[in-house]
Amino acid sequence: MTSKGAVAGRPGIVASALAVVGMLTLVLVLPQVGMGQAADERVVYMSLIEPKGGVTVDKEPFPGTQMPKGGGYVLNPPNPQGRWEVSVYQFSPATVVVRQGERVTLEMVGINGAKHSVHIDKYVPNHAVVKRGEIGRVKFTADTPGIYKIHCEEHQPSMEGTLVVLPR
Ligand SMILES: [Cu+2]
Repeated sequence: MTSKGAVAGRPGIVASALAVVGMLTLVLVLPQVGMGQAADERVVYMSLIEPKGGVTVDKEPFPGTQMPKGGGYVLNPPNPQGRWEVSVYQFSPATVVVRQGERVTLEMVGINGAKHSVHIDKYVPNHAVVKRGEIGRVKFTADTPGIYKIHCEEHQPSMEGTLVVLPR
């Protein structure tokens, strides 16, 4: 009874305290909303993959195409059973679009290939290494609009992508 009476007897104090909390909330939150930065987080999920095709020579002859060097294209000649295979290393997706000012996280999962050393012009100069079965996270703030090349050291020329930073 006593404490209930005490609270009921001080509605003015409670209302004042609520008002102060409300004002503090506005003071703390409004500038961030106004700047448009606080909510500008973007996470992009990329898989490091290797689409593959194969067939036996009794169905399709081995083409023997001269592939560019660099590790991105793989053409394996027929094995003892006569099966040959072709594959290409890629980023999926290969094009990443963000807005200027966003804090970007690229989350890359290694699916195929033992290791990828991934660079992004301007934003990730000191490559990120992603191994098969691991997740590599790269974080940066996209402060300058433009089109930037994403590439993997081990799998050229095919393992390339594009980062597009749209002007705000
Ligand atoms: Cu690679």
